[in-house]
Amino acid sequence: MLIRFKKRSDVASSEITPKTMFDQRRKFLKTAAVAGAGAAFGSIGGAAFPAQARGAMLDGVGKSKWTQEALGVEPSKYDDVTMYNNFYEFGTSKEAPARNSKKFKPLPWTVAVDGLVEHPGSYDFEDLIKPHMLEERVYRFRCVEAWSMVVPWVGIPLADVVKRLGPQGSAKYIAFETLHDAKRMPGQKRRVLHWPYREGLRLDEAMNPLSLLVVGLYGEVLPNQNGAPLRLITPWKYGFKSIKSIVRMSFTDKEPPTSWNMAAPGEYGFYSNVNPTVDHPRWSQFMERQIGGGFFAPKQETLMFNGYEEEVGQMYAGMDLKKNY
Ligand SMILES: Nc1nc2c(c(=O)[nH]1)N[C@H]1C(S)=C(S)[C@@H](COP(=O)(O)O)O[C@H]1N2
Ligand SMILES: [Mo]
Repeated sequence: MLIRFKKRSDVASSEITPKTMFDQRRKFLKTAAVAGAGAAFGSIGGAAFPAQARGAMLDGVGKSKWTQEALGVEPSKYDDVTMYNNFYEFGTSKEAPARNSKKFKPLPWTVAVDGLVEHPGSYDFEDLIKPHMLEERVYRFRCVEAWSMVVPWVGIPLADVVKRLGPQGSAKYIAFETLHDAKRMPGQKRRVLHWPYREGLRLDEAMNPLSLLVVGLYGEVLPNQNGAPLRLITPWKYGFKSIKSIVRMSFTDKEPPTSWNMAAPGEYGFYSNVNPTVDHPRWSQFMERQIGGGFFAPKQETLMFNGYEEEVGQMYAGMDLKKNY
């Protein structure tokens, strides 16, 4: 992961507040859905996901306690969230994923569930994610490259999915894998990482109420560049833990290998909890730069566990977080 702080070309549009954009976009998408394009979008309301997923609005998304008001911070701009991405399967620059994922067709999609679990199998995406349970959560997002965003995600608690799958008593971890198909994900032709992209969580981390299986953002179906149709978000961990385009969940009793740890074990550990007191070997983690704030905007101090210490701190009680980085 290279640190590249590029000047964003759309800084000039910053007079428009993110909130206004958010509302306008919502209004626009709702109107579009009603006025004709609606046939393709369908209604979520406990039924199915939109047939034409790209850009479609997710209906009936519930509120959660993780609102913009509760966080006290406005979401980042939609354009920043969807045009400044890390998704090496579609190229290694920040602009590449939006450009190179345009033709990617996420649906239909199945997720393999295997290992130490009561209900293994190949699950259709729409069966795994109960559409009527979708909720919006505005979370801080902190990349290990020392930049951050605030994103209104739409998803369902990972704990709910895990409970339905039924981990066996011996299961201690969940290993996740991204789709491995260089025809659909051209960035995989280059061996910049060990494909498939792999990530893992301890079972208690997966069960933590903050862990979210994400299928949308800004009220719409998850754009390809953000990990369509299904990605993980664990907001107290560095961004790379939030694996995109998940096709496998394996329940295991051993700490699973992860792509970034395999690539650079001294730099990226299994836990990767946001921690301003543990520097990356090549740079400090004390501060962060908010994407969209403009090139000269002051940096902000990074918060322990990205500000979610109250919710997650006790899971690491007694652990040496300098060793378990
Ligand atoms: N499969 C896959 N998942 C991935 C990545 C990736 O390259 N491939 N990049 C990670 C990193 S480093 C970050 S910061 C986030 C970026 O998510 P975003 O583009 O939605 O902001 O995705 C993570 N998930
Ligand atoms: Mo990242």
